[in-house]
Amino acid sequence: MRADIIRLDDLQVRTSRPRSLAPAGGCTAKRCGAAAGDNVLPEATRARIQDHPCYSEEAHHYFARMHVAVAPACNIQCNYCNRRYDCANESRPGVVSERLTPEEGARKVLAVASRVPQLAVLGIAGPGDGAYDWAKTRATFELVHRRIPDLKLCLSTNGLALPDHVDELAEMNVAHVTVTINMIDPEIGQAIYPWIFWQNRRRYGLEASRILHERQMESLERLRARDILVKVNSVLIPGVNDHHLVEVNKAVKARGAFLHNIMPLIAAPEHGTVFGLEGRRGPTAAELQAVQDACGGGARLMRHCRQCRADAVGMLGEDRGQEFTLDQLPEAPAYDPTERETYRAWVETERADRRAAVEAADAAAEAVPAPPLLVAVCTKGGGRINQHFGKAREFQIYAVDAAGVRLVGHRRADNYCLGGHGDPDRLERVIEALEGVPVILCQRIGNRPRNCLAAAGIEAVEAHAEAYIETAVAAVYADRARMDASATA
Ligand code: CLF
Ligand code: SF4
Repeated sequence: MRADIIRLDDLQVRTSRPRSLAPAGGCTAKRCGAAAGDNVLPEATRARIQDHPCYSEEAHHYFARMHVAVAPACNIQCNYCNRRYDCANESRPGVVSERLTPEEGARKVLAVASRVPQLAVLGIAGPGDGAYDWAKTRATFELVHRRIPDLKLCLSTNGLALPDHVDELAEMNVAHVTVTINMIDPEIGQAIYPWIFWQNRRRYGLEASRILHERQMESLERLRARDILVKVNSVLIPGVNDHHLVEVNKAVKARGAFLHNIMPLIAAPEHGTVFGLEGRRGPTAAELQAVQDACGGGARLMRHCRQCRADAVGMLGEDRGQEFTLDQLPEAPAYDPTERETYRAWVETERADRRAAVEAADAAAEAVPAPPLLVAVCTKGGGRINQHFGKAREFQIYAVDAAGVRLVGHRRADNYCLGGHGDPDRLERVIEALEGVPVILCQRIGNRPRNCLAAAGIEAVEAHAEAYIETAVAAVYADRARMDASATA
């Protein structure tokens, strides 16, 4: 199995409602943390996240983010990181970004904003640490803000240098910050961070870990004081912090974190990281799910992260970075906001319609007396079944039961279709990636892949092409229940 197939989902179809779906933070909505859960947020908070694809699951169906790799320097060493690659706190190891100056970064943003109307957020997520490499981060944000003031600015950092810049971030209107926090116990931190660079010298061992922890907690307090929305990323490292992340979840929630994103460690010897070389493995899907479930009562959990790279461009799950490399950028890109404005106006009407459809789908699922079901979906955005099976490079995985329809994760695979013909090896890998998922919904599928999927016990359904995902999933659930009932009658 490919190392980068993310299996956070779901392998277990449960017979009762997962604890992670229990109302978080005392709210009474049944889907807190998911698209419909956004509806129970205070209006001001909802307005701040509704077009941020990472902070709102609903927004990830409609809006894109882009990263510019302008911040190469880093002030700590994580044992899951190899400096040849991007910051692994928000990136898959093994891919390297094209490093840009702030001016080149701003040029790239203008070019992307002109061609990707879904663009809503500019993030700086490395390739080192954006708060440590602050001059470049700040210059990039300022250059972009001058030209596209409505673009949201977002920073991802390890937190060590962050307290020094929170006031500037607030003044620059940076409203979203991610801090990677893998421990709140410096003893545990020693196994993750061999050293940090702090106040002009390297610190090692417990001292390094303690300073990092204190600065991370200070970061959260300061961000809360300046009303900046905080997401915390945690890398789940089996045997190191797997039993500890529940405590991390509680601690970050107590300090005001809005969202907690627990990501699986990706480690392989070829990445050249300490963890990779010592053979430490990433968590299994069941282990990840167990930790997420155990955190059910803490900070809201993010389940749609794609661990994207430091130069990612596009909707989450797609990477259009190769269309916007430096050699392809115009010297002085013109920027016309019309397309982005038109797109936003369309989203406003569309998402009201979709919310009503999601509510109806939840109600329909509640009425079905059937065991839980996992369904894979081919989508290229808009929350609809609108992608050919052969073109899908990832499948969103939905669970449906009496508690409703909800996104539980995604699985990656290479697209089966290679322009006119299908690749049997790739199909095999798709089938492997869909293990445990008995249904896939797509816009179209050819006979050959349909039959191969069927032979592997996976039913491909085209009947709901262009429907909203939740509507289609609830309909399939009801159909299966009817078939089961008539088979046993
Ligand atoms: Fe980028 Fe991160 Fe901002 Fe999003 S990504 S800096 S919060 S704009 Fe998003 Fe990518 Fe996951 Fe990060 S899917 S890795 S959570
Ligand atoms: Fe690597 Fe990011 Fe950790 Fe720095 S903070 S060592 S770039 S993973």
